[in-house]
Amino acid sequence: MKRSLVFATGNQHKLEEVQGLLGKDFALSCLREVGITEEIPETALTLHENALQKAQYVFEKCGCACFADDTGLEIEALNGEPGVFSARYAGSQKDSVANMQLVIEKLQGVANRKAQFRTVIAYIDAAGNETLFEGKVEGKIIDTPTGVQGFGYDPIFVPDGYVKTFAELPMEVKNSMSHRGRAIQKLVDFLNT
Ligand code: ITT
Repeated sequence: MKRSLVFATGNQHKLEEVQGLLGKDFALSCLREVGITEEIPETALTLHENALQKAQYVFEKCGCACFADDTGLEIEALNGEPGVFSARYAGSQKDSVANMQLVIEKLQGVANRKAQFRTVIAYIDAAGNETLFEGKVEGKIIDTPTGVQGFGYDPIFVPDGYVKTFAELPMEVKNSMSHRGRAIQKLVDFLNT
């Protein structure tokens, strides 16, 4: 029998990625399917706290097994920015193009291009027990957004070992090594033991 899980995200791209990652043993529901249409508050100052805040919000409303992820792009030369502020780095409108532009501007003339994506997943089981999982991928930031796959900062992030950005790689390739892919794999391993 398939296991039911609610994924607490308002981001359609994430939902598609995670659906691809979880495989057919899991029946994933989105927020709309459990009657949550409002934006879930994300007011904490760490990825861990934000992921928990989102999962707890859903658990309180639906009382079922659920999880949320919070992800940040952490750039070494910018002391870990945009980090927990990745979605709204250039303003409250959550505009990926403006966010990438701001990163490119801040890195003008900076030789150190090292960055990582880090994802924290907060899982709450049907009894209310909370567990956290983390995944990350290292890479570098380029100056010219390239590629149309993925979302967010993908067009300016080249993972280590590759010459293409996440936005040029097929979703399966991104998923096989990405921050979210690695964190979801830990969640799946946990659920299967
Ligand atoms: P939810 O909170 O509803 O899940 P969100 O878009 O606000 O959706 P996050 O707070 O986790 O998601 O992510 C912050 C931002 O980081 C997100 O808006 C993207 O700009 C960026 N981001 C997250 N995952 C990414 C990925 O896999 N590739 C590129 N950028 C990503």
